[in-house]
Amino acid sequence: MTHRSLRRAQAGAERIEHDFGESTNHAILIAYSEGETHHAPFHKDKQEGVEQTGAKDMVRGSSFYVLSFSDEGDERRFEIADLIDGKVTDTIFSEKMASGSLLKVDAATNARYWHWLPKDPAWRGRVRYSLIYRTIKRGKVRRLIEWLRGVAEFFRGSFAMLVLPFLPLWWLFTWATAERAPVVTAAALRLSEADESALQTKLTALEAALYRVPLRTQRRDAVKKRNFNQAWQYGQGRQVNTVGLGGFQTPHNFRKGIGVYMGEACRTDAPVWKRELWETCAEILELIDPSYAGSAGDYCVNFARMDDSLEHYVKEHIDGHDVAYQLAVCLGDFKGGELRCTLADGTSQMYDNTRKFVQLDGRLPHRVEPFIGVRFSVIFYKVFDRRLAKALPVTSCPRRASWRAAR
Ligand SMILES: [Mn+2]
Repeated sequence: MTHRSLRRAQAGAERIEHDFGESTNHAILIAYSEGETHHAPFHKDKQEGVEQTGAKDMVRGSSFYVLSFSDEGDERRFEIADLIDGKVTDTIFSEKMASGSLLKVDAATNARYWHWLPKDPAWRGRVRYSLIYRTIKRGKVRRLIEWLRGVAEFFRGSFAMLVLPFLPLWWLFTWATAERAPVVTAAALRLSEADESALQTKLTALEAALYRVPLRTQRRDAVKKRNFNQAWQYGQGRQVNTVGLGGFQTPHNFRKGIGVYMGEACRTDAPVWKRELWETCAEILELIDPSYAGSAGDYCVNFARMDDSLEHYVKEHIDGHDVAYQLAVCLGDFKGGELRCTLADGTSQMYDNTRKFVQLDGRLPHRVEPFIGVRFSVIFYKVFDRRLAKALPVTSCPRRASWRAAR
């Protein structure tokens, strides 16, 4: 094709778009210069939705257009007909196409009828061109590019285009000014002045004992390190496990298949540091919530240390085996590391529980905020209590529970 004929083909596509409102994406030029051998037999163009064999490269529902032109302005006939068993039963279109004429054949016509360029014995030495425009199917990548172009076209010069570049700034602004949950600094559990002073003394002793813990083991989740990664973790008290497992012979009073450790919470032959931790905690519990321990001492204490702000974390989790609320305190020398707890009403609350106890419900999601320094965590929790016939209702309100439910 010469540059000029290429421009002519382009002009044809523009004319189709202007006259018929359909944009085509493909054009093929066919030349007929001899009337007997150069013709087109009855056929339908291969189109999706048109009954035919073979590949169907035309887009379903699209039309094709025949732009006719010839050397000396001669006209050649084009026909559309109904055909049964290869025989014409009804000719619905038969015209000598003038040079420069444009014929539209829509998808319904292509599907229902057959078209052809009949033989013309008188046609010799002249050239008749059919420039046929179609919409053919594109590959996925091509269609995606076209879709993106369409979107870009839609936005070009529009109001949205003026606003779009500022969206990241807007997000940044809303993020920076968003209302954060305030850190609750008041202790959830209020004590008298005398008890508070006694508590602080005991917390200082507990803190010193925690610094001396010679452990290196971590608490890990079922999926390794999913929720917990700590310098060390250690627990003692009225713990539970699969019933029958060494030390867990006593069946839980309402949890099937669970056994309770009924031995001494802290054996007399345990290392000094373990006894020190346990006894200090028992004294602390006596101060802050004596009914939590009860006479049987059905509770556990969990101790943990985090000291690497990049490596250590407690991600959001629930302590699903709990049968009551927890009491949590933090010791050490650190910044951040607040407790973020989901409350019973679905909102979340951030607690600074440094050197003061917060009551939370471990059966609601909770986690530790990023921290820097050395952070010890001491948590009282319960997975068994002989005074309870069933778990206490989930509650995040700092109020006293009723322990005399049943036996
Ligand atoms: Mn927890």
